Amino acid sequence: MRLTWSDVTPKALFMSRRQWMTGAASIAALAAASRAAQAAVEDVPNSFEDITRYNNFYEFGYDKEDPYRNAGQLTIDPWAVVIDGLVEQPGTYDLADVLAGQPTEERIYRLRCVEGWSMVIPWLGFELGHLLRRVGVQPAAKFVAFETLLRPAEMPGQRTGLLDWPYREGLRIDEAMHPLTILASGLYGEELPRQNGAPLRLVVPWKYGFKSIKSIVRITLTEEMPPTTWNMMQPREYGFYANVNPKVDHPRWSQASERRIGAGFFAPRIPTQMFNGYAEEVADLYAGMDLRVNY
Ligand SMILES: Nc1nc2c(c(=O)[nH]1)N[C@H]1C(S)=C(S)[C@@H](COP(=O)(O)O)O[C@H]1N2
Ligand SMILES: [Mo]
Repeated sequence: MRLTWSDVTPKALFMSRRQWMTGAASIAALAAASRAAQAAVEDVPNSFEDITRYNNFYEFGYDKEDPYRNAGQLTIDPWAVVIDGLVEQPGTYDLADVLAGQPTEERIYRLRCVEGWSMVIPWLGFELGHLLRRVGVQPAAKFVAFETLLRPAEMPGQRTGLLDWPYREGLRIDEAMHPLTILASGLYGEELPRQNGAPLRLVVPWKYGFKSIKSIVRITLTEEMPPTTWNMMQPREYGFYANVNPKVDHPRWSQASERRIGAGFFAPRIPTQMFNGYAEEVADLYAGMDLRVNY
């Protein structure tokens, strides 16, 4: 389900109230309506404060508030993105060239971290597929590899051995071309804050958050599956696919439910949905694959 501003909470709440007032609703209908209302409430976008002060961006430190505290010093202008490998027009593209001619839209997506928490974020971005088509995908390309900026002088986490820098991620070409996959350059109608991956980051809403690599400087189309940071670090815990799946637990914790950031200390955990609720759109990509093996 793709969320937009117009179809979050109010409609579902209105429906349930109307069903109350007709008096004709059965208990089951009421229960369904209240479940729908609750789901809608759960999918209300998180506050700007939650989205920008509770982050994973190890280049700026390990604690959730470290990126908020430390990312301010990052220089994001000028910014260039190398697009190379199996493309028709490889090159070093200025950020302005990457953004030029891309119709920017708001996409309100759930973000589910592999650690077991989630948020709802109103991104501004454009489909990665548009950009890839513009530079021309060669037929031999089967994967897309992404790299984050390597600049230890401005990224204190990179002066530690916390991860094998630069942060790297990858997608299969059909995942990269899927219309739900975006490059985001903003949120809440504003420029993307540095702690969220300015000036340009990937968002793949049906996968665990670590796939959504931040502050991208390189996009490479390849024939072979590229190495990815968390998979290299702990292959048994973090697969290449990393599709959100409540039935495949992390070796050290359950993935059946999640804690919605900002819901309050006493809020119950909410059930995690297959493909983070985007199964209707993306399940076909994995037809015939064993998602326990290809986790
Ligand atoms: N370069 C880089 N990208 C990254 C990370 C990181 O540490 N470095 N963390 C990932 C993880 S684990 C998550 S959950 C999301 C968090 O995105 P947000 O902070 O914008 O919510 O970013 C992902 N992208
Ligand atoms: Mo994450």
